[in-house]
Amino acid sequence: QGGHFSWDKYLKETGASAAPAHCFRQGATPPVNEFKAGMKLEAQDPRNTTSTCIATVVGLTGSRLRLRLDGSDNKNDFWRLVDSSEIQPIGNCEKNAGMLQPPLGFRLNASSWPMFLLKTLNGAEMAPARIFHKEPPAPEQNSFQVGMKLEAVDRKNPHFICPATVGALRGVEVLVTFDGWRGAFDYYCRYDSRDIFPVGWCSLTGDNLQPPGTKAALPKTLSCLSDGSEGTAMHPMPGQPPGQRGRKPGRRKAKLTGPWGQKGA
Ligand code: MLY
Repeated sequence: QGGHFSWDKYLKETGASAAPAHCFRQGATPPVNEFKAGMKLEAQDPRNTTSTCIATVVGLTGSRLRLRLDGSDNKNDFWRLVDSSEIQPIGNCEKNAGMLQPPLGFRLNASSWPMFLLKTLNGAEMAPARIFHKEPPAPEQNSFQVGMKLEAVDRKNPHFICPATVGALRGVEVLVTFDGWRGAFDYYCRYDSRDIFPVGWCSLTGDNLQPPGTKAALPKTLSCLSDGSEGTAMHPMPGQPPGQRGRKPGRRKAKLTGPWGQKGA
């Protein structure tokens, strides 16, 4: 639903413009997601990209799948678009004379992999080939410009898609900076990365676009966060003291303090 954040108002109030759709390696319309939780497929292991593994769909959001590699733990889930070239129907690897590999950090002894594979696939619901989509082609060149707005995956919290701005250009790379955050989440990616989307993407897919952060450099009044009704904001507003948002006080990492002072702080 996109919460209460409105790109329309935000763009007007920031005087910024959205990066045009032709800049992105994304479909003209987001691909339909016909996957179901529990379905299995083949996926490249994100931590060991030469390995093709078995993955299970553990969640769905918009055009993306939350995936977990079979034999791995639940701490390394990753997200892929349904038109990603990094996912394939089961059988694809073998068809190309490849071997399915255990994931990095396989829970069992490596020697038990063949039996594990047999068991994990036995009676499994395999995602049918027709629900996979072809990956869109990459635009010919990097046509982003500094200051353009976009929606981007927060790579440190990849379930989040957030309002972002192109902060710099470096050849085929763009610096993705997150609006309202101080820079800890920023990253460089190729212009044809699958982690960046045109403004309006989430509202088309039904993904929940995060509102901008409240930690840095935002205009003083942002009615786009609360549909105009000042004073009754449902979201933290700019001006709130830092460190109040998105983190429970008790879970804050202990700071190293001592007679040597705030070393490295
Ligand atoms: N719990 C995290 C969440 C940060 C998310 C930042 N993204 C949206 C750019 C924190 O407060 O550090």
